Amino acid sequence: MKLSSLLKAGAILSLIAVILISSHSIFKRTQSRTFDLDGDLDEETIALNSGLLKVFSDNQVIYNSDIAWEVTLFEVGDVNNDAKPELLVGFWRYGDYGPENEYARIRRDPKRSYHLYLYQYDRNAPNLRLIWGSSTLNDPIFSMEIQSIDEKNYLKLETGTYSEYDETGNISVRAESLWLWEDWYFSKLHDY
Ligand SMILES: [Ca+2]
Ligand SMILES: [Ca+2]
Repeated sequence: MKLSSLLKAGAILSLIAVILISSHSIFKRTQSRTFDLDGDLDEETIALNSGLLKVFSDNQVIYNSDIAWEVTLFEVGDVNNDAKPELLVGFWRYGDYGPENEYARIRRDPKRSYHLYLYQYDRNAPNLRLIWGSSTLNDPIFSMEIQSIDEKNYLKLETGTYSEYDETGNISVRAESLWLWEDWYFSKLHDY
């Protein structure tokens, strides 16, 4: 192969690499998916963009995450096995939930901490209703996925560490675990 063809091939390869890298980072920042949250057979659109989560129904916004939060993850599905879907929102924020609550084992104030909130559609409310909010989680969540095993739904998590977050501003996967909703909280079944 001539030098010019080699250079051309090299340039094409680096162009492909740039496209792959940039589309990956765009995917990380922006995600959207559709899901019928209220069971009326019309799908709502759930869109995460630059740390803000919005839910649209018939082109109307029916949910906006708090602008003080940085939402990094969401998931939809029946995570608590009550036959109704939830919207799961994972986010960073300042302030531990209920500092007066002794059960909150981890304290991060004044640093940001990671939280998971669950919302459900409520016909009597104009939008989604908060049905459960975690205090500061023991470990920040890197990814979450509802998994169905033997007709029961579980929450599979990949988690990172606050120490890495404090040092670098990012987290990477340090552990994987499987959780089951029991009455009023998630209990960890096992680590992987
Ligand atoms: Ca719907
Ligand atoms: Ca449910």
